[in-house]
Amino acid sequence: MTPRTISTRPFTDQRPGTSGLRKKVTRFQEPHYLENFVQSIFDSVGKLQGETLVVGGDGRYFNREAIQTIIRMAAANGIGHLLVGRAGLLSTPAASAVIRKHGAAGGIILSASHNPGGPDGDFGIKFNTANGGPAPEKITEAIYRRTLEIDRYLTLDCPDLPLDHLGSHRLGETTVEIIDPVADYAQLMEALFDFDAIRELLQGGFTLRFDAMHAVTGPYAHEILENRLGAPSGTVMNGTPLPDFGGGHPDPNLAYARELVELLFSDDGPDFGAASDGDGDRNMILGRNFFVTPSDSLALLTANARLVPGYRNGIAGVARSMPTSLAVDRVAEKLGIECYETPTGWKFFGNLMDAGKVTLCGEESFGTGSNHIREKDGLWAVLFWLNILAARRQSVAEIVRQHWAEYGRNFYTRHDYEELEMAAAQGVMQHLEQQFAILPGQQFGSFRVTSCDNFSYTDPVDGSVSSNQGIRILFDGGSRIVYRLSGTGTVGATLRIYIESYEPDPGKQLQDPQEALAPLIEIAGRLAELPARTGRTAPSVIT
Ligand code: G16
Repeated sequence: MTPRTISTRPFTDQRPGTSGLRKKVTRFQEPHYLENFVQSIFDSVGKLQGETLVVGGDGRYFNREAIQTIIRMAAANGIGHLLVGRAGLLSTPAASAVIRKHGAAGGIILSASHNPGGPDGDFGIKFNTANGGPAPEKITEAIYRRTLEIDRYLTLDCPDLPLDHLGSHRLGETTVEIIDPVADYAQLMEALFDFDAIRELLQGGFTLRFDAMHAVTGPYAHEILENRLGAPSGTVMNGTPLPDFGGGHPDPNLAYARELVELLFSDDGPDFGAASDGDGDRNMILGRNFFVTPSDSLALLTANARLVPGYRNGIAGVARSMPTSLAVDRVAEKLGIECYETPTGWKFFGNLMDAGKVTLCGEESFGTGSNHIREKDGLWAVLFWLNILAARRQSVAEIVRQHWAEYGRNFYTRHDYEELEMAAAQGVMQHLEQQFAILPGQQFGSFRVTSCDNFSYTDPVDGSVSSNQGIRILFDGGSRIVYRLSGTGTVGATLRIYIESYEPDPGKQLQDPQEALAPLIEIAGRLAELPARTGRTAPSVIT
């Protein structure tokens, strides 16, 4: 089979964002658009010839077509061995696990994560390196530079492969293996968690629901929660992956996982609820009548890690993205371990984990994970919680409230202003920066600004610097307002405002966060001149 060389011309909009290249499906369907990006990966990431590459996606619309294209191109580019998830499926954490287990040189993951799918929805593609994690900025930038000069790509003339059946195929010098997408991942989970204790918890009448949101985690949750842990069938809701996620928005938060939230907040709801997103790396944790913020969840997992077999010997350190609340910092301090503050984007945790500096890490954007892989991991977080619940035999609410009583509570909220005009959103950020000189020392009601900056990160392992990572305004007593522009949206600009305050007094910890944070929310809007600059008087989404 002789590779064919196809002439092409560059597209100028292929710079990867927070997590790979995300665009509308219709953009990806344009002739050569996907091929240019894939070839740019092969051209700029050296040493892939003859190596193993993992390929899979979250099953969204265009997933199958894209995988067939990538298989042909990978074979034409001399990749030795391709491991492809059956039906083109691999959750992002499972892809990371497969890359690591099989010593692959990397992987191509097709997903736009929590963004809606379908013909008018979003699609995405990213490259993960041999450690199983998203490529660092120096690689994504090299890929981007290549997309700007590309003039040809390589492919083969051959029929589609039967993706729905396990088996091995030869394409020229390349072996393509269709693998079970769940097996390696499920085995890894069994090695980390006390499945016997969780099974016993479930047999004792503890009830749970897991909402797969018609996205990729359905098959994983069925296998692990129902088949291996014995949860009754029906525990997994919306468990069949659909190309358009059933018309839903596969983002596990209070706004989009409404069916699950209503169940957990009903009179006879289950003891525990959880949801995961399009590609299975995010998680939302709920108790009966109780929502656990992702920032609190990271702090709690850290504080309780010794109850879990995989982490019984202690944890080396923790990391959180800058906008994530400071709750985990207090736990780290008590444990006497380092807490690293990185920019938003899971790719920043990889170096810290590879260097053995960090065991657990997490983000406010519903992501938690550990060094078992190099991606955040939705079902892993669910199992971690179930393991803690099995060991402590208390309700989710009791565990969280005890935690606040011990460490203090970080009230936290995020307000998103979606689909803003790019110029207006950039104007907000510039306006805030222009106030840096005069803000420190200023008093806003009972809040006094101590400092402000645009966050810059120097990677402690390789010394690389990432600047312009979000504006921080810090106040006396540990309160913060953070402003960032999202790097994952596909329409206009999304302004995220993260607002946080610290409450050490258990008597004042049970307030609603929107009420507790109301004065800071007002200050955040005023400092940014939101209505005047964006025309908006309220956020699009509050989490
Ligand atoms: C990605 C990244 C996360 C990031 C999130 C939100 O998650 O992997 O690290 O926190 O996007 O990013 P932004 O605030 O820039 O929109 P996912 O689940 O979308 O891959």
